[in-house]
Amino acid sequence: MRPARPRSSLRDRAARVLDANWTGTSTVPSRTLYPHQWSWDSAFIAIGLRHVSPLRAQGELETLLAAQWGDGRIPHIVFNPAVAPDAYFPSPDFWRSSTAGRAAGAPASVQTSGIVQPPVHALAAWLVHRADPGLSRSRDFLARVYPALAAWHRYLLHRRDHGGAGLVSVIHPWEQGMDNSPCWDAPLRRVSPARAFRRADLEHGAAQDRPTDLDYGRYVRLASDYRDAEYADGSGELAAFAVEDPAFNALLAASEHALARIACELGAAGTARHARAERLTAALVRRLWDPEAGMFFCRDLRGGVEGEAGGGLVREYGISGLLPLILPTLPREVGRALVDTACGPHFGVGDLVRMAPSYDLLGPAFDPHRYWRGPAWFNTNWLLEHGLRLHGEHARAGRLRAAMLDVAGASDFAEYVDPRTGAGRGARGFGWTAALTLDLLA
Ligand code: 9WN
Repeated sequence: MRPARPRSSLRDRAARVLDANWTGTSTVPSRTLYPHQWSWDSAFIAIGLRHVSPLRAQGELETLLAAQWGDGRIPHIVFNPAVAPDAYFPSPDFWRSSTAGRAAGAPASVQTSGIVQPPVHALAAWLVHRADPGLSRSRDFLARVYPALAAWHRYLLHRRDHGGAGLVSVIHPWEQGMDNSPCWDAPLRRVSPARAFRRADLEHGAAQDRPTDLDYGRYVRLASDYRDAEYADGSGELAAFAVEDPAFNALLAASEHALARIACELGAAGTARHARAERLTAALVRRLWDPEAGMFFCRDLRGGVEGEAGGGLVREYGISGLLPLILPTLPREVGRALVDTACGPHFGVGDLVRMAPSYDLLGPAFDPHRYWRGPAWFNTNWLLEHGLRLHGEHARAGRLRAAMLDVAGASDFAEYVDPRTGAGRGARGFGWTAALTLDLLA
């Protein structure tokens, strides 16, 4: 009898996923569903990749930053010219970045989308540097990425503060990254859906797990209107969809803290950046915190009471509203209340679920299988795990970590999972699931 071969470790399996998704210059989220480079995926991927190859992790971020626009925006997709144009919709000929984006400074050498995704990049750059400071210094990694990251944050803070209250607004659900979250249902209802388009996602993903055709019609309308306006921001008129989101802004504040550390490492002062992160944290609490609910909500700038400035809060419990927990200077009582909400009946962490759902277990729109309307995702759970630790909840964070590792391995690094059972849904061999597994194991 031949001796049994030892089973590969979870670490080896996760590293193999990242190898399989590596294109030579960056990592795709999934070979089938998402065959290009995505912005916040790359940041999370770099955070995990640094444990396997700090050099590749640096390259991942450098490739993304090479596609930055002149106005500072980092596009949400950088297209791989070697991939067939119809492999993903919307394709480069929909976005037409090098022509429609010319005035905003889109690069001529590479095709990209024209919208953005959450700013996880400075945080990723700092963590990647810390993994191998010697290598990083020998390649001037931080000195090279710092100006690009500073321009990125400047773009968001100066060109995207549509509410004028010190927070960034997203102008498309894809920008926030939780595409069909029920938090967007009300603001999206005002958008008249486009009709003529061909979805490529349904060739690889189950229709009942993906956004609906009606959602897609609205995504396409918002993106094509923005493109037709040459990706101009702040024309004076409020965008059809303009929402201040807790996770997007919390990630920006966390990334400002990281930029401050990068500045210090480069011999400059980080004080102004830390102060900006504090201001963002304060604005988050002022604009989006509901003390009675113990929750951060999205603010729909076009919603609220007719004729009143400032919009209205969308009182849907999305996972985004828990993620300000990653902020070190959140007021103590806010942090305590958020932990209670995370562990209470809406999200059930440590009790009703294996991993935190993307949306309220008690919400009428909760669906454990449909994308961001209930399933648990690894990036948001990784952030939550950090947030719990930061607020002294080590035992709870430890249990969540153990569940994530178990579910990641058993689901073959699924894109998302049923939050109650941990059963895998969507793509397998998903980039950030493998990467964040590596980070949790380190
Ligand atoms: C649109 C790549 C991306 C993630 C998003 C996720 C999904 C795209 C899509 O995939 O969005 O950007 O086609 O559905 O919602 O968070 O970055 O993994």
